[in-house]
Amino acid sequence: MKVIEGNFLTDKSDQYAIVVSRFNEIITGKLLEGAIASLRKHGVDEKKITVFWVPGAVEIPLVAKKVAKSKKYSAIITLGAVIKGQTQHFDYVCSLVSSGVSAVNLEFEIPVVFGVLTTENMEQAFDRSGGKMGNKGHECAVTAIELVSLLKNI
Ligand code: INI
Repeated sequence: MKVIEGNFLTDKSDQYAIVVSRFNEIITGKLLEGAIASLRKHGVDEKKITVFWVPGAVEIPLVAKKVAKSKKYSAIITLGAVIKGQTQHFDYVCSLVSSGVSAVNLEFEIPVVFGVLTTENMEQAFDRSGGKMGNKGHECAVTAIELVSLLKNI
């Protein structure tokens, strides 16, 4: 039997892109800090990380697609926060960003990791951006590293 999986060792040549939305920046800023800290902890040089700010979660897929198309990056981490209590069109925004990111993920042969929080309220968002439920940005960075490694082994 052959088992193929990724590891958490990073390659010096790998470049990581982070596409992060400014909407709810109090949350997305923490997701970004978590993602960067995690990449750095796993040995990714700061020079190998590029951050792309977009206005809101809806804009993430287009920018992620353009970034993927550039072929400069080994993985893209998408970060955002859609909070139900604050928007009448919560479902619409969630659906646009999730299906958009998923489409980019399958079109290009690099991991496009989904780190957009979709929560009922601000408290749940804080819990998941460095609070009692951890930091989704950190989780996404670790996922990106593992997938970059796994894809190289296939
Ligand atoms: N964008 C978010 O990232 N989070 C939200 O909670 C949100 N709300 O509440 O509407 C939101 N809206 C803006 C949207 O992402 C676009 O930027 C806007 O519709 C312009 O295309």
